[in-house]
Amino acid sequence: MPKIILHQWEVSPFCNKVRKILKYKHLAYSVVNYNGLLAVAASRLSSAGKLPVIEYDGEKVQDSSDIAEFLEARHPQHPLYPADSKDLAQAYFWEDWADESLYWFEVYFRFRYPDALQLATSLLCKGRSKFEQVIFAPLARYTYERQLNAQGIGRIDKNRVEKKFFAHIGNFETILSQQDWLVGNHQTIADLAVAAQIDEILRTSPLKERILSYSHVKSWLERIQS
Ligand SMILES: N[C@@H](CCC(=O)N[C@@H](CS)C(=O)NCC(=O)O)C(=O)O
Repeated sequence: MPKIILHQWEVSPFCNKVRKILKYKHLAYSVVNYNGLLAVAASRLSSAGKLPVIEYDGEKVQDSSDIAEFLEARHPQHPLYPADSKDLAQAYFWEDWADESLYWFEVYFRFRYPDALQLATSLLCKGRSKFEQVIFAPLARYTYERQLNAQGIGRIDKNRVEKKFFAHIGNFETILSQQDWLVGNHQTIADLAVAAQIDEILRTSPLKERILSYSHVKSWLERIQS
């Protein structure tokens, strides 16, 4: 078995996605967490300065999508990608939509709602000193506020953002009432990428109960966990 180390923040949706991939492929791994001010060290691990990064027998790989392809090439059993070419194209679109669009709802719901923000910053500082928490919380809020505003979603009011998000959840409900998985006939990278974002919204957002009231979405999330 290879030695795999996942460099992560427990609450990052992209790190969650990689954990889901590793679990799906039955690959054992250890984690290194970068809570609190250790985040500075995380930024030196890769050229993009982001997490997740994995070390696979000493080789570093960054970016959850690249990590998925890297692991698939070495461990093709339990395939992440559908064999059918049209399904494959759709799986890539779903993954990209989850990573580049749904992600911003996750950031918005985590950093724009006071209760969620407090929970998120305490989770991001888990195991670190009180002093670090005091410094880290405003820094995190400032960083993500800037990103939300630059992306555009940060300039839209809460009601409108929630409406757009629940329109997506409604669309999932429709799809998942007719099929078990987002693409094709088995779990793929599409399910893992989308579920990782939704999982992280559920972890900190007061919208949790409302999301889980969509029964097909709820049972699909449970299927992925198992
Ligand atoms: N495309 C990357 C995105 C990773 C990403 O944005 N990670 C965030 C945490 S959720 C991060 O490292 N943010 C710190 C930063 O941007 O400096 C992937 O799929 O891995």
